[in-house]
Amino acid sequence: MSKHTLADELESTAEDIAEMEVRGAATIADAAATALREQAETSSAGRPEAFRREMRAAARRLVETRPTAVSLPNALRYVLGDMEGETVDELRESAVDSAREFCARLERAQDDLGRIGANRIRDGDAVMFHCHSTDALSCVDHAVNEQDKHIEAIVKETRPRKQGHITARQLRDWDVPVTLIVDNAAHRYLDDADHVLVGADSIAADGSVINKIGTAGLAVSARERGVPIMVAAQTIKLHPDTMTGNTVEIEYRDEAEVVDDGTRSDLGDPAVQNPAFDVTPPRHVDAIVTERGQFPPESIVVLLRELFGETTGTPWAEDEAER
Ligand code: RI2
Repeated sequence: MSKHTLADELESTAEDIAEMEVRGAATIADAAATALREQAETSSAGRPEAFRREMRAAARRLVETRPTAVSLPNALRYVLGDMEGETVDELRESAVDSAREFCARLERAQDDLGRIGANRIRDGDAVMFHCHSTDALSCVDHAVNEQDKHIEAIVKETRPRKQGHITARQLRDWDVPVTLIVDNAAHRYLDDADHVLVGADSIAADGSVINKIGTAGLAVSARERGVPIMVAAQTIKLHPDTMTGNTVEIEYRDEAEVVDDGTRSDLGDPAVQNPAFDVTPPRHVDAIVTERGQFPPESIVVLLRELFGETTGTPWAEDEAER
């Protein structure tokens, strides 16, 4: 059990992220910053150091939920890194302000990115989607609802959780005609597509894109077919630790997402693997669209350095007294 009192809201946000009730890299970042704000608002810590320790413990609880989307630790860094004050009230106010500012910036970034990404889409284009990404859909929102372009969508089902269904529903709400296909049909339907548009959970310093499992294979097929692949990712998805040689941890989820227990037993209980993400190398990506403009993947490191500097810390790490 934690030595620290964590707010009920924070505990339930952590569980929702782990269970994917709250999912999608940007949505997770927003939920994490909001949970830290709630922790700060409800904390009963009497002394500044106790408050700081509690906030660090709260951030550790959140960061352990899912390992791949860097938007989560980046959100925690933003809120904790900026926290300052001599008294508990000052610290609380500072954390609450930072969390609110972070969430507002996130929303603005997605909107700005969408406006830029929409410029790449022409009237009459067909776009293939993988999984569900709010950053990718922001580009469609601007293309369709602001620039008045007509587009058609080919939506991959995206096993194992069929998150393509969320994309299909959103597109239909915007009156975009949708063709839903199984993942295995992607190569065939690339003949009909003018773009592949996906999001990202993390982007490494070399321009590799870490996104929902199946993105890497789709990108290879798209390259072979000559269909440009565009990644919509606000800068909160840039992974600062990859500047210093660290790799991005790929999350493996419950095997029951792939096959239910009864079927698995019928099959003779085979080994099952369920990686949630894969890595698409920069040579298979045409453009990474951020709120700061679009970048060829190989030059994303310049933006990464500008925004995060050479190194980043883990402001949620335990101090000596906590161990
Ligand atoms: P936005 C999702 O991961 C998908 O891989 C999606 O492409 C990415 O997050 C980015 O989503 P998961 O949480 O931030 O569904 O663009 O495993 O919404």
